[in-house]
Amino acid sequence: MSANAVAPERAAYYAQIARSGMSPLWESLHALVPKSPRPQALPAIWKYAQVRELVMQAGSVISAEEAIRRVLVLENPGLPGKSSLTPNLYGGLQLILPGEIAPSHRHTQSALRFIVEGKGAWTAVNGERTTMHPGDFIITPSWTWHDHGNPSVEEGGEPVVWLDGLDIPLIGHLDAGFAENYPEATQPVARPEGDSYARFGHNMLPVRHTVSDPTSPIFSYPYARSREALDTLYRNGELDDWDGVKLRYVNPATGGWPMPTMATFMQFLPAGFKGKTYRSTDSTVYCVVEGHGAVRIGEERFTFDPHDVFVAPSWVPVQLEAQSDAVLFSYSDRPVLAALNLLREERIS
Ligand code: 1HN
Repeated sequence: MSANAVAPERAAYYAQIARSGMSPLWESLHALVPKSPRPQALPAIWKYAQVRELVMQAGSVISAEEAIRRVLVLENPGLPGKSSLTPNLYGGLQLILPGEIAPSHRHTQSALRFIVEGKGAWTAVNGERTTMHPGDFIITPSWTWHDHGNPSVEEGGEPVVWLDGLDIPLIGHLDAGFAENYPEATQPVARPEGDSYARFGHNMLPVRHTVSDPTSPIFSYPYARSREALDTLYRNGELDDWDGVKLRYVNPATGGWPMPTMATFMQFLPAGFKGKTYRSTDSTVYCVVEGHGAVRIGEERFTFDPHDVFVAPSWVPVQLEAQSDAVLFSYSDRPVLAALNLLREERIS
């Protein structure tokens, strides 16, 4: 309610109670308890063809060492100044150049990396490194030491860009943020590359493995494997009218999500696909891996091309179309909504 719609005696009374740290619920009740979600976040898209050059320019503006993390934060235009894509989720494009190191640290915010462009850089998580390729999905769970690096040009290094997804705004609402730096730039390598994938990534678990936390014991989900699964299912005739062929990433030890606060998905839309409309109370960030198409999010319609990032806020109807065979990666706050019994979905038409 706007203050100027309020009669003078009431306004004087409101000013008086404000001095005692109170406000009239009857003026804000409707906004506090909406009939259905009224997201401040807006449907939005970042066209990679437009932002790529700016991401690359960051490489000459600041070093990874000085920046700690050289990232251009994607800010939802409906949430200005909040470093947020959605009320709970952050996203940013990170650049690491050949020969650079992003120093080791840890924090209670969980992070995911979705590799957009370039290959050969590595990230280390709790003593193990993994090499990045476009389309790989890598996790940095809460409170795990993590550092990134890229081989020198002589060693074949090339610029690598990835999309960072973190639960920063959620952890902010909860006032549960802790962070510390590792005493050295990189953490010691304790296990050879591929060790956790061998233990947990082949539909098997170490025989005496016990689950001690909800976080996935594999931290890299290679694109080649996800892409092949989607392709096989499509050839086998799997095609949902809303989702195309859509799989969720899984913690192989629990069947749950890879991390407790963020859900991740990959889906295939065949050329000519015209999806039905869907909405849900999780807010979703999409990153286009392959192909061209269009998405309708509420009143907005965006065409999408490889590496574009777009956002669908809570409860806004979403409809996907593919002009050529398309692959979309996405992440959302679904596990949080589901854990609190607040997840609602509607397959519309
Ligand atoms: C972070 O640790 C990374 O490790 C990226 O690459 C983005 C944004 C805010 C806070 C921590 C990373 C981040 C971040």
